[in-house]
Amino acid sequence: MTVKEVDVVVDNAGTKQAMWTYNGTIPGPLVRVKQGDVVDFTLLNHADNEQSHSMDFHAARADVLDEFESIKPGQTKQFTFKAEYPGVFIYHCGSDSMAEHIARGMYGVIIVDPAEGYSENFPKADREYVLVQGDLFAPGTSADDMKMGNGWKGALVNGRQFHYDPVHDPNASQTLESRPGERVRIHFVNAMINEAAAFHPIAGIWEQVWDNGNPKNVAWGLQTVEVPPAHGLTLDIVSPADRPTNNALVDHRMKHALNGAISVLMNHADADPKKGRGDQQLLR
Ligand SMILES: [Cu+2]
Repeated sequence: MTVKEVDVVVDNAGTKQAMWTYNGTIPGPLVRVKQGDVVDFTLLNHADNEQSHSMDFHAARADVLDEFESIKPGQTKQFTFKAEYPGVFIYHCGSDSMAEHIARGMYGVIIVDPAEGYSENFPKADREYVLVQGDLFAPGTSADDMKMGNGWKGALVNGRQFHYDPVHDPNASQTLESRPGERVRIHFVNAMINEAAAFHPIAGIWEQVWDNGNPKNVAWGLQTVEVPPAHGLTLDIVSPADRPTNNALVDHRMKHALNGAISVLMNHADADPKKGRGDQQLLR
């Protein structure tokens, strides 16, 4: 991956803000490997950047002073790790001030699929979506203010406020989609720097929830799940099969929901067959 300090669109109206990114997008690229795989990773801190940056994969066991060290603009850092634990993990920049580097967009998701594959307690889903929730601070907010929550402006879902919510934002052009009765799997990661997310599917119930996305950590029939900063969960929702319905996947903390953390899931017969599959699991 290449670290790029660039202006990035942060809402559906096209507003740009100076952010720090992996590969120019927030979140960075989705990484998906299988348990047991060896990940060979190289970070390039682009020479045009001003800051030092780093990479911290939560799916790795490593040395924080070695693999995760900060590198200066123009430098590269290569390391390998074995993905030993299945689940959904955040990756993020750990350079000082970590609060600012994460809040400016330096995070993403690595999914480690379980070596044993699907089972009764971890069935195959019809569609899978990745949702990453992050912070948006007012332009020019200092690292110290970010750390303390001052200048907080809203919540980003996959890099934009109300990214998939045309109800609350007429500029939103996308929703999540499925057909009635399908099993929809959400891989949810909380990249907010200080606050947990209270993730709830309005007009639905989480059919099954796997803490950290690990098939061994299964819970059934939950309404709202707390997701601490820098943690991930995998959650399935199954809509009624006999009629079209809609869900709003929200962070039930109203401060987060009403400032951007609402995503609409439409369950209807003519759902786009490509959505939630292949390269459309993290909708840009
Ligand atoms: Cu950084």
